[in-house]
Amino acid sequence: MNTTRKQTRIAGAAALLCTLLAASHAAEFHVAPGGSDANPGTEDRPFATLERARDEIRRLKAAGPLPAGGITVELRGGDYELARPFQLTAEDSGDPNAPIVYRASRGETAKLVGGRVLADWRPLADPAVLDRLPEPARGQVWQADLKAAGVTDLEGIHGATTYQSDPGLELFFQDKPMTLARYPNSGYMRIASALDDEGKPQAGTVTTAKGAFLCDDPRPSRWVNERDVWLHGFWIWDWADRRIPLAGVDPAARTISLGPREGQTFGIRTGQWFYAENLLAELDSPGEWYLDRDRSILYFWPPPPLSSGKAVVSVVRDLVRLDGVAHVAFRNLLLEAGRGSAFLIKGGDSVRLVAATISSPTTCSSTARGPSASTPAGSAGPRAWAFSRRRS
Ligand SMILES: [Ca+2]
Repeated sequence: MNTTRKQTRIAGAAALLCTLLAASHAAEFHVAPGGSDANPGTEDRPFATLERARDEIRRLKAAGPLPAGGITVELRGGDYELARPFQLTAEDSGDPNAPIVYRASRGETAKLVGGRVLADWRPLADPAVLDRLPEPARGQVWQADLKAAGVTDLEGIHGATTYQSDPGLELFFQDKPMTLARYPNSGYMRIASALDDEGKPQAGTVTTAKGAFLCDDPRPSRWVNERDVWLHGFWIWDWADRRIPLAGVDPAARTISLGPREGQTFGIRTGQWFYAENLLAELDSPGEWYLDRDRSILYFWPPPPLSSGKAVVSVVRDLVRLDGVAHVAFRNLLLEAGRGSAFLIKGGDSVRLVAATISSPTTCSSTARGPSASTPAGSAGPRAWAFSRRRS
């Protein structure tokens, strides 16, 4: 055997050994808020984004089988401001013997943040706007320009045609959800009488194209000049809520009209309950806010001084989206300030959410079927999947 052939065989054996070693040990990538996506993703030189780690795993999978023991993506402590949802599809799956795990570094808090901090606040001083404010709020309300803060998607009611609508953009202060200016400040108003299409009061449920009803509370007379008002109500059933834009108020007739709902009818039942929200004229208590979507100005009465905490508006809808994903786990992550769901899981198999803390988005939802299993915070239940925080 000549020297060249011997060297070639040794090199080939070494490459095979490396491949076998790589296939027999779990792989690990690191991500850190101060990292760079130009880095190799090692502990010393971490990536900056989850997407970069995901793409690296895709490359690894394209080159050969997953390493036995799977792949771990370790997130150092800190805030990860998401520009868009973190999305995984079937190609990002692990397998039963090689799961893919996204987790916080031990003892550290890794936050996936879907919101933007509002830092530039000014006292509300516009006389025309002050004039619309209730007396107790004057001198208490601050304003922020969302467009100047880079927030251009001022989404309002989301999913208005379902029973699970949400208010779109929300405001959080000191990590707590603030209240879209509403009336009443707690509790509900009542439908005194649902009106049929001829305008006649009906005792029971009315199916109507007009969506009008009588209300004994005189308060709506103050809303005549308000725009973009929503009524959040339980219109027929106590378990089925829906947000509907307010079409108009007739103070003399004490009539409230819902709408518009093109080509659709309303179901309204006498005695059911609702409240009104997104009204500057009802911003009258600490913690309430209102968004003027025409001017991109958010008005806020901070409960403690603004300097005592961060004010954040939600921007990214559904922070983590998993579609057809299998054998992937998320461990010890904190998700906050998103719109809609923290995790949106469609289909797939064996997706696990372990010790996830969801601080601001409203729900965690799944349309998984068959053998899918994901595990809510602190739970060992293999087939339980959903947890949510609904706001009253
Ligand atoms: Ca109020």
